[in-house]
Amino acid sequence: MTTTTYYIPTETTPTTTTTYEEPISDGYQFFLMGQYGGNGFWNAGENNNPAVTVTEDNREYTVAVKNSGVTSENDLVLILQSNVNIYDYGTENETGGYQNGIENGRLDIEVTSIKVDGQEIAYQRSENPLNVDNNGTSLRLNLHNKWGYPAVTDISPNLTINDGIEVTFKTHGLFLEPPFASSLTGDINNDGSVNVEDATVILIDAAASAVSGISQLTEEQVAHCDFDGDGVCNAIDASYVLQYAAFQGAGGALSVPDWYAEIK
Ligand SMILES: [Ca+2]
Ligand SMILES: [Ca+2]
Repeated sequence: MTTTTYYIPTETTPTTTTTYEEPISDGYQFFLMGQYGGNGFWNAGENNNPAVTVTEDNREYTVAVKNSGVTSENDLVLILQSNVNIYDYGTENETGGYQNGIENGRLDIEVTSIKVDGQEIAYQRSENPLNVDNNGTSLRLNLHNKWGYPAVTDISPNLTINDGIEVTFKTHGLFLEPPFASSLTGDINNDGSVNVEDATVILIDAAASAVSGISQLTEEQVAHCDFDGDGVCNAIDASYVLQYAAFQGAGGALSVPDWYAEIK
């Protein structure tokens, strides 16, 4: 039997800082890893467990492991393993420390179906099924892993598996939204027009956050506001809102990104 030590990653300082304006990867490999009934499939493609390439969030993918005539005999280990590096998704936390993509809640894997021999089985997600491979970086979702920390028993280990197991899942947080320019509208209060009210929202927030250090604007609002692409929404962006409103008021017909591309 293969024995493996797993651990929850703690504070680790990355050697590089990732910014999220550019995609981190075009695709990632996911596969079923584990063992049952003497069948081990610890590496992708090792034992009829081919990897799938995930290229989009919120889309269903299915991975499978095939076998014949095996009972799990209570030794089931089943892990949805990937080559996603959780530290590529890390963020600074409020106290200046660093959190990886699991700790900051950015990354998730949502299981939508688990089938044994083509029949749906029960799956009850426990509190902390996300973990890392023993390389310390690769994202995985434990489905049944008594060696996990914490141990995970989100499916029954008592399975008669004649043909194989299929797991269908969706990822969240792996792929990035398009850069700001494509969502830039200037319409910060989302009422369909760009005018002084939007500039006011920005200026009030800028004044408040100058005191508190914390902006109350949502990520989406910042994306709609951030003309100069510096990641914050402030008086400079408000001035562009007003300039655009004046341009539109004078009969200008360019969209906000097109107008900004012209004047900058
Ligand atoms: Ca508006
Ligand atoms: Ca800005």
